[in-house]
Amino acid sequence: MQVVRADLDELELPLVHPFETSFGIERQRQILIVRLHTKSGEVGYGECVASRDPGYSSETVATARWAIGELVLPWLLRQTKVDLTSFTRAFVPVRGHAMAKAAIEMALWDLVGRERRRSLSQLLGGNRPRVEVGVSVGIQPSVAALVEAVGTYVTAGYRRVKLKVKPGWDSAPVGAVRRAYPNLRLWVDANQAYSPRDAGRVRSWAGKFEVEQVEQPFSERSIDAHARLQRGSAFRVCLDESIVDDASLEDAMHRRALRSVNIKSGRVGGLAPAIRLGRSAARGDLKVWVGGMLETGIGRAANLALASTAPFDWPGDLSASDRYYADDVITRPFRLGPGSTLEVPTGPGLGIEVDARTYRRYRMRRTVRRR
Ligand code: OSB
Ligand code: MG
Repeated sequence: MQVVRADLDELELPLVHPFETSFGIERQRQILIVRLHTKSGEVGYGECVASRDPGYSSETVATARWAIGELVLPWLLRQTKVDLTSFTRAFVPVRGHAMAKAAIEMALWDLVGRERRRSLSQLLGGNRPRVEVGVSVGIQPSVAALVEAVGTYVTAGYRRVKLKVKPGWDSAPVGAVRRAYPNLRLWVDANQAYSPRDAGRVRSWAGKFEVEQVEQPFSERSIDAHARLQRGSAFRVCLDESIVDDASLEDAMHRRALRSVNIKSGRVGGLAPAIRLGRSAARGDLKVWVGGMLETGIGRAANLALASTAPFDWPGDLSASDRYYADDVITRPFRLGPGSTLEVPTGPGLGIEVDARTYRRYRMRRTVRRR
């Protein structure tokens, strides 16, 4: 295919509820969306998961806009013929900027699917029409507010809840949720907020309240601290921020630092690397699941396609559209179905239709580049 035009749009979407983690609070998402137009008239969409601030990772909307606008698009618009292989080969030497690269990669997958009349799930070798999902619940103003928030999700049909935790917001809220919901599948995620010195306390409340999985309690660089926590714990230690490529996964598995892995295509530089990592992890007996970055329906469609492939058999952080946004930018928002599941799109490419009016209403900036 030949890309003749690329739009880099910046949307600002208000979240239904503020989302608070150990690294900060987000009230609205600033989202870069890339739209690649081919010579044959197809348009492919890619969502960049970078946030405005470097809290989850060092990438931001500004660094992604720079990497996409100054590195990737000039290259892309110069090619007479481009595909996923040539794109990957050209950008292997570019260090970092995983979220920027992943956004372009997503748009290319969307285009390949549209051209071949195949869904992204089919292209990736997916074999599940619906995938099991859970919900990630941010830090709340009070324990009572948290129990109430979890209650609304349980009532809506979510069977697995992940609580954001940090020092000072752990034992009491986790205990209260466990007492209110004795059978709920309960995970926690600290986004690196603990010191390895806190390991004993984390092990104690996670054990006592039957937490199934503890995600990224320590720094992304502290692989051994995670291994020490995993040793002798009934819960699974899950890594998110630490796992950015094949080498970091191999190393963490070798050191037995994890028994589960959260895979986000943005963090690892695309869907192709995400599948590759998912396969290696499953071969090493890890539980594998798709993480989320509060995506709009565009990125969510890609996440669902990823989750439909074999290695990803644990429930992802892939909630229904209305858990995030009152007006998603797609015409048919994702709804929670029976058994805490979402349907995997079947249309060509991402399989979604962008709602042009909503999209334009939330678009704050746009740049158009032509060949
Ligand atoms: O650590 O998994 C995380 C959201 C933003 C940044 C990091 C994380 C998250 C989530 C939300 O937990 C997952 C979702 O999109 O539902
Ligand atoms: Mg996480």
